[in-house]
Amino acid sequence: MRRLCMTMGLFVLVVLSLICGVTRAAVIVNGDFSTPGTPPAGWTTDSVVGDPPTGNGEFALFTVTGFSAQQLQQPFLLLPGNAQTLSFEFLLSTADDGTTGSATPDNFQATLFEYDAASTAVGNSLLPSPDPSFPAILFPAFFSTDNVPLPNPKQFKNAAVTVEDVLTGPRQGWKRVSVDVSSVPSQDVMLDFSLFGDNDGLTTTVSVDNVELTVSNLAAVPEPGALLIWMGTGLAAAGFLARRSHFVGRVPRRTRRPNTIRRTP
Ligand SMILES: [Ca+2]
Ligand SMILES: [Ca+2]
Repeated sequence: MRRLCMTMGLFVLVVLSLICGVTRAAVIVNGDFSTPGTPPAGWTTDSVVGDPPTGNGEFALFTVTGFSAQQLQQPFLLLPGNAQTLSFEFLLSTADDGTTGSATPDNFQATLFEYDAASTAVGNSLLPSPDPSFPAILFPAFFSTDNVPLPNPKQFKNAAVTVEDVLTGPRQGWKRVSVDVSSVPSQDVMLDFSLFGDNDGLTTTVSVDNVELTVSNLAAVPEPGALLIWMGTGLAAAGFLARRSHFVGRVPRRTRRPNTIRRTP
């Protein structure tokens, strides 16, 4: 079913692009989380990483108390030769959990990984990490800690990421994150949202909504043959390389060591 939806989405994208030049690509399934579920329909959770967030029909709600993690991910295809922006909206909030822990602050992160549709293996991060001293292949392009130090979450992002505050309306307090992914070559990718929690005395919740891929100035409309090739690739269900949950970024299981965990700065 997902394969059919993504195929139809790609076709609609190409047609709409011919008509108007700019469109929000339908390659991301249920990006508005209008279809509920745990995890929300169209999204998956790697049980090695954590538990699925809840989709209430409006947004995805992540919650972590103590040492725990929640995660959503979805594979899709980046198209060739276009200006493309990946965006989403989120609201992070924390509350005292009644303990006095001093562990690593909870952190929410968004990462775009390489993805092999045939083997369903997830590879390295495709975008630079916010800090040059972090290994780019392991760390997310964007992440936000909880409200330590109070009152505001601390955010980290690379140069391709912009963050806008929603200042008015019912979504006041939310943030809209946009990432220019034009520099990433056309390929299958895996979008990953993860919230990692630790015993820092706070319970953290993150709402996520309106995950979109916006495509403008479609430079090259594929030949029918090429379109069929696209349809035949990158449409598989999600699969994952195992990774441990409790630090910023991901480390393939084969390289993991207990005392090489990097902490949130
Ligand atoms: Ca929504
Ligand atoms: Ca916590």
